Amino acid sequence: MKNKTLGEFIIDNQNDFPGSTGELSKILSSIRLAAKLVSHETNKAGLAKHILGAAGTENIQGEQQQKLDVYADHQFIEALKAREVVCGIGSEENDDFVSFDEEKCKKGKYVVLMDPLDGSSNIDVKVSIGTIFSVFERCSAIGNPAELKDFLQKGVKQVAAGYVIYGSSTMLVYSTGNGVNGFTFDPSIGVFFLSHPNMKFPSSGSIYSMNEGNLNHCSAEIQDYISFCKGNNTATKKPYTARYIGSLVADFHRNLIKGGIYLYPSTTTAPNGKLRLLYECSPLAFLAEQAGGMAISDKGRVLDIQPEELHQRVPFYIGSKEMVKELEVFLQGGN
Ligand code: P6P
Repeated sequence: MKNKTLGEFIIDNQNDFPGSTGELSKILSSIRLAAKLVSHETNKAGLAKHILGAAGTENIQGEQQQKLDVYADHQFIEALKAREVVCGIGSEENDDFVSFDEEKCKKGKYVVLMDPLDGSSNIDVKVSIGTIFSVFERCSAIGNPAELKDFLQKGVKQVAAGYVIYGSSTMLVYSTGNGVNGFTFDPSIGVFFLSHPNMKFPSSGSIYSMNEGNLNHCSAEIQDYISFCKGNNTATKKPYTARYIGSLVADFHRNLIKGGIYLYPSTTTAPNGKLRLLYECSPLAFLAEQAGGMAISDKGRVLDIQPEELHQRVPFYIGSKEMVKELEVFLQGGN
């Protein structure tokens, strides 16, 4: 039996969202289009010199922008602008939020936050990379330009979130608050097909993902937890397995399917950790909870954090609920 396409799935489920007027569907369709374009360029990056390597510019994080970063940022912004239902974008690649000031866009009910190409330092070495996106209803007056407060909303208020992983195949995984579904792209006909319906985090697992090169600069609680992961764990009768790709979307996706936990703690040199709340942690936390998993920071649930600035960083722990709860005991000094 032919699997449902993403387009069919969006239409079939668009009335699940209270007050749905089809605008959220337009956002998801525009993300689908941009994902196809980025997937195409990513998969030929090794051949097309114009798309490889550094763009010679830096983003606000002081990170070298890759040509594909800039390309992906442009494609998602243009696709979202064209649907005239989004009034503005917040992106890792842009210092400030981008307000769409075309009259029809100002009437848009939604704003989108995104990391257009997360893990892009891995492009040149053929490691999976990804796009992460988060959708909110605006809280400023419809008809006016987007305002910063539209973007600084708690993650619990997201109306949709998801990611695209450009790996051995391209997948789009998203939720509008009614569970998580994954769609695999068939490039031969340019269609995403429902391949992973109703995705659920295994309640536990034995994979931990962390850059242990930072361990000596982490808190004693984190160092104790990593020692626990390496020790003889009576329940599993063996130490946990370390898997760290260095591409958040890839590490998250693997843990969502196999079970596991991803950690990016604060360190003495990065007291708020590395990952950005609004377009990395919050959307993945929304997905994790929709899939029965859990996502916390040093001060509790990620989705309850009140953002204070667009590119705010937070310590981030996400994955199988039992594993995150196990870590939480260490963070609270209770081990
Ligand atoms: P580190 C990529 O830059 C990223 O934002 C995530 O995709 C990834 O998990 C993390 O940073 C890798 O950071 O410090 O381990 O290289």
